[in-house]
Amino acid sequence: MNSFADRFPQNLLDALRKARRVAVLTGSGISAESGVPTFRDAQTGLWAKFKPEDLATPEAFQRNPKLVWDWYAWRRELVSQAQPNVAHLALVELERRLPQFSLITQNVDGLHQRAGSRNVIELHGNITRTKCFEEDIPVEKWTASGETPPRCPRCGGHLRPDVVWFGETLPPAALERALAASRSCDLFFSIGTSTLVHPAASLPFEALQRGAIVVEINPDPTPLTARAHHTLRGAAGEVLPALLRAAWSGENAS
Ligand code: BV8
Repeated sequence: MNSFADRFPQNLLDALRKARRVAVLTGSGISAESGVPTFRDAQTGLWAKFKPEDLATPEAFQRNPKLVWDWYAWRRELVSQAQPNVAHLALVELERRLPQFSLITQNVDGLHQRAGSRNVIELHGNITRTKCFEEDIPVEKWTASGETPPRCPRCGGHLRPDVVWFGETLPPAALERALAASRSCDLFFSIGTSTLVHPAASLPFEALQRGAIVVEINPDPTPLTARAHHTLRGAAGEVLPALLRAAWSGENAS
């Protein structure tokens, strides 16, 4: 018997069934059950001595491009071994069921898209894409000269992962779409995020300010917890499938 099945407040289930415009913000917690470590999880192996936010900056890359490139190569390998989990799949079903649905992610692992989510807004880029550090434009093909990081075939500058580093601005179109979805939704889910990194962390508060019902799914409290209408304290892979079952289980009863 799934511990969550019968413990969802009726007004949350009603709000979900009646929702017209839903926005979801995800963080690395939703990929934890796929074996992708969260940002807060201690790094392992030779990366244990580094704090992620010390490696994920343009300054760190300029100081030691090989170190940062290798870190992302390690993470890309982890992500390539990972599979979307039932929480990712539950969001695919939610997108299918709801008239208007926006999935805003801070994750660079691409697992939402691999699960089948269509309308994904990537705020912080994607680790499987590469771009030129100098020209800041995507690069798909380059000759592997054995040098790490490899060189841009156009300008000879270093190649880097197509992710947003700390101190760098987010892709304007993605941020605009995320703000618009957060400000126009009637139901907002914040799933698997510590709600500490800005401007992503401001999105649930944008939704609150516009009168949306805000639901947090996280085993631990965050700066959003005190303001959320509903806090579902558990793992996304347990809570999300149970919530969908509770909301729409009667459907097949007839
Ligand atoms: C910018 C890509 C203009 C790279 C990332 C305002 C106030 C304070 C600071 C700032 C501010 N505005 C700007 C800043 C500076 C900075 C910032 O926010 N710093 C923080 C640390 C205070 N922001 C920026 O630099 C942004 N750029 O603002 O540009 C500017 C520039 C300079 C100055 C002013 C303005 C760029 C931010 C993006 C950086 N890039 N990622 C990469 O991945 O390598 S951020 C990266 O870290 C992730 O993408 C994500 O956003 C963040 C980690 O957060 P989470 O995903 O939430 O993960 P975390 O590990 O923290 O938490 C996991 C959660 O899951 C936990 O709560 C846990 O309980 C939960 N969990 C665990 N298991 C489960 C679970 N939940 C559910 N189910 C489970 N099974």
